[in-house]
Amino acid sequence: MAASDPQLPIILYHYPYSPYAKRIVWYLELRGIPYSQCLQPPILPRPDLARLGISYRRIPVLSIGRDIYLDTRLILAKLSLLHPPTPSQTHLSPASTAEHKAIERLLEIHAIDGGLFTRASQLLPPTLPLLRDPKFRADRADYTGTKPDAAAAAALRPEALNEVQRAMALLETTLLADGRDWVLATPEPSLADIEAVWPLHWLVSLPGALPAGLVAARFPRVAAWIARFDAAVAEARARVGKPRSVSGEEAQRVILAAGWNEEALERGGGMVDGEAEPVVAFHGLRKGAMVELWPTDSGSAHRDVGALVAVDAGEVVITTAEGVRLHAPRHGFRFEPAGKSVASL
Ligand SMILES: N[C@@H](CCC(=O)N[C@@H](CS)C(=O)NCC(=O)O)C(=O)O
Repeated sequence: MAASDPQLPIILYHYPYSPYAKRIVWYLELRGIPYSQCLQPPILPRPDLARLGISYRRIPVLSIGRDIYLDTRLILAKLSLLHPPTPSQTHLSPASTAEHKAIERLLEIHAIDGGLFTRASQLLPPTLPLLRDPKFRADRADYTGTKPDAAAAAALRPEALNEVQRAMALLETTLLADGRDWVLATPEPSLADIEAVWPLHWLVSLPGALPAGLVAARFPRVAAWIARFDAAVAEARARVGKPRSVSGEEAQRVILAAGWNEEALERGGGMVDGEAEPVVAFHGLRKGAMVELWPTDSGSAHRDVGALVAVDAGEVVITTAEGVRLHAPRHGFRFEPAGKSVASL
């Protein structure tokens, strides 16, 4: 499933303090890829996404033309397929060797599936204004399916702090130990730096999340690297300028008027291979079948329904009733015939 035209409009739906969204913002800035943003509230409802027929509730979401991508892991993979900008535009070094590509992927797994982000989120100071907002608390209770419990949260903090320090120690004593600027010793930051830095950058920039002075005193190379990364991103931002903010209405208009990023799917190129794809075979699905699609790790109550366009080992694609395509990674998502779970209740 190759991506195509670099001229297609790119719109990022996000809120600026989402650490997941930062993964994408930094990537766009460092590569000098022009984009617009459609700013979202930190809690539901999000009518800007609903008007595209999207129930998925997590942030960020990225559109490239009329194709809409869920989950930062798929978004980064798709952005990497956009035509490379000229060397003077990009300030993101490519991962050139197999080892570099493996380290990049393992850092992603460490932060997301390995639980570092979850541990980092357990260190958020309970005094943060957002965490004290009853509306935010109710929204996140609905999102996680658990009731906020201040005593349980306080008891988790010491363990979370230990885990975060282990992650910093790993970088301090391995990749950054020889004094290099970037984790893969590249001339400029690479995607591996983004994969390694985002949960740590989040905590370091939130006063009260970590004991004062801890990072500089115990992990000086990590502290310097985070500051260096910040400076590199600030420089890149100064070069590309701020993204244009568009309203939900404008974003919808732009997306529906745009061409497909993945033109080959339009020409019938998407495969829904009943023989070779285990889930498709299990459910006896065919191209065009109505399916439900949802993330299995968080926000699972928000399911999208659409006609199945394509499935392969890495990605599943559906078309919503509003006429946009939704792309989700296979990892961390599930799809099955629409209405099945309702019928079997
Ligand atoms: N695996 C997802 C996780 C995204 C995620 O958890 N984002 C948070 C914001 S940082 C979120 O959506 N929280 C609930 C919400 O904003 O509705 C990804 O990589 O995009």
